[in-house]
Order: sequence, then structure tokens, then C-alpha cells
Amino acid sequence: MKTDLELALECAVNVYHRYAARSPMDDYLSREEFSKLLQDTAKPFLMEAYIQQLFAKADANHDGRLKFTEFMTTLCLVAIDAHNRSHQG
Ligand SMILES: [Ca+2]
Repeated sequence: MKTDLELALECAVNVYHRYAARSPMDDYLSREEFSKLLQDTAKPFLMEAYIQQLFAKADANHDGRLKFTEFMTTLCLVAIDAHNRSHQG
């Protein structure tokens, strides 16, 4: 039986693959795929400007697409934000 953390990590990998395989079908997230991923799986009300800001922060090698390690940077930022919010009111 898998632990909660194992399931969460597996989920992150699966979500990444599901969206990276759209258009173009590769192992990278384009801006469009990244935007769709966040809108579908995170908060539907996320502003496009905020999404593009996250993308720019995560695209460490500035090639205009996110590889898995860059995507994990984004997830990390979102997780830290969620943790901080869990300690507020
Ligand atoms: Ca990149």
C-alpha cells in the first residue's frame, strides 16, 4: 500500500505527463499546456498574468517550455504558498 506522500508524488508525475503529451506531444510543458494544467487542476480563477509569471519563474533555462524539474519548481512554490496559507486564520 502506498503512503500519502507516494501517492502525491505519483499524482504530480501523472499530471505532468498528461499535459506535456498534448500539443506538441513531448515531455515538456509549453506555455499553453502549463496554463491549461493550472486552470484545470489548480484554481480555475487564476489570472493569466499570474500563470505567465509562474511560468517565467520556472523556466530556468529560458527555452520557452518547462521540463519536469522546472515544473517541480512551480509545484514547490505553490506548495509553500499553500503551507503558509494553512497557518493563517
Ligand atoms: Ca525550460
